[in-house]
Amino acid sequence: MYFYGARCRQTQWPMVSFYIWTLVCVLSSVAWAELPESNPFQNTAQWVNRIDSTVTPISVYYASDTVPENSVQENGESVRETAQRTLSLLETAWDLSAKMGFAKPVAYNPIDPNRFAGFLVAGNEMGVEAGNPLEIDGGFLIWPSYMSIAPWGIYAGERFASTIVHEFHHAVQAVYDWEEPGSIYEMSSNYVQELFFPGENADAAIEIADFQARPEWAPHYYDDYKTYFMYGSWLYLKFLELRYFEGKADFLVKLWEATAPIPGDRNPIWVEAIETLLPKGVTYADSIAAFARWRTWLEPQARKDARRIGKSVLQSQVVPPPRIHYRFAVTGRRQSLESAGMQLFGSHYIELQCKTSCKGAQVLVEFLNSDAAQTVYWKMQRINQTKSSAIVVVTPLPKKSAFDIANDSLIPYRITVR
Ligand SMILES: [Ca+2]
Ligand SMILES: [Zn+2]
Repeated sequence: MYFYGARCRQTQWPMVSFYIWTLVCVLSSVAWAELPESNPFQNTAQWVNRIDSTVTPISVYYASDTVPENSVQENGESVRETAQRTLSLLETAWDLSAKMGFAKPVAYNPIDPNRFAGFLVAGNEMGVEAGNPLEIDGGFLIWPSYMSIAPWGIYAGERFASTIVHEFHHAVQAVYDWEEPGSIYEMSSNYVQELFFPGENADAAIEIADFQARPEWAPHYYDDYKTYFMYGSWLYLKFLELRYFEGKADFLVKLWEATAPIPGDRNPIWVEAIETLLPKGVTYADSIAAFARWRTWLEPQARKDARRIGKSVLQSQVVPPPRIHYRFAVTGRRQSLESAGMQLFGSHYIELQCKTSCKGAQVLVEFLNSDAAQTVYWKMQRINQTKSSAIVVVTPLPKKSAFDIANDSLIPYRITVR
């Protein structure tokens, strides 16, 4: 969820066929060449207390028998009882993840190298740190990890199991690939969190709201934790599951397997991995266009899906639709405006309000930047909203499958309606 001592690394990806990826500083939350300066192994003597699981190779360490002063915990539990409860949640997360088909985390733990370590800390920040990577064939790396757990903070309490599952999935991700563009880490952890403990993530509503409020950003956009956008982007993975994978969540296992480095060869990026799993002929861009439509919740199947999502993760609240950027009252008279635009793969939602029906309404979108016109095309989709109103979804997509996933510049356009 939150990571302490986080920093970015510059990583250059090898060129891969059909894809040119410029990887910039994408993993502020996660990637470490070495451990952070302040890490639990600097002073291993402090971890005088420890509980080992008898069923999985996990140990929970704690330094003191005193519950921190700022604890939100009011259950009168001793620190040892809290550690025991934390351990059983980690065991649960381990089991759920393994049953789904995921690889086990690789432990980074100088105290006891074969046991995955969870350290109980005060405050609110929980996170997975992966360090001291092991080199595999082809110069790629496997990242052992450990977890910092704040069992007395705001991400514990009633949502503790949900948070542990989210964090544990980061440790699993590190085994497959810890150098992916950043957004996939939160997208995937939130998807798993909502899958295993739906309704227990107290931030679910704000995460989805932040995601739906910014459809002009690509669903894979890495906003560097400025908003909850990346957490809410799990909706895209939910869409993939429902639309292309028969509601079977283990497509996510195949996704992580397909994005892992191929020893002696190359390291595919997750977007490329998705394309290997999608039905024949369906590209990543196709899935984004279909997703842009789905997330309006205006069509019958999507409406049902949104109701089910609201019921399971939002205590039956309505799942919000994406923000509408412009509204036009269609009169037959020509109207136009210039827009700063959206990112590649992002969408603008434009509402047409018509007298009786929007059937005859014409919408034209033109580039204001001739460079973009070389590499990008406009995908326009129209969805009826009511008898006399429609939503036009405008999405710039790449003409070729080569694109830069880190490019967050906006593509300006002129829209004309009559
Ligand atoms: Ca990869
Ligand atoms: Zn996270």
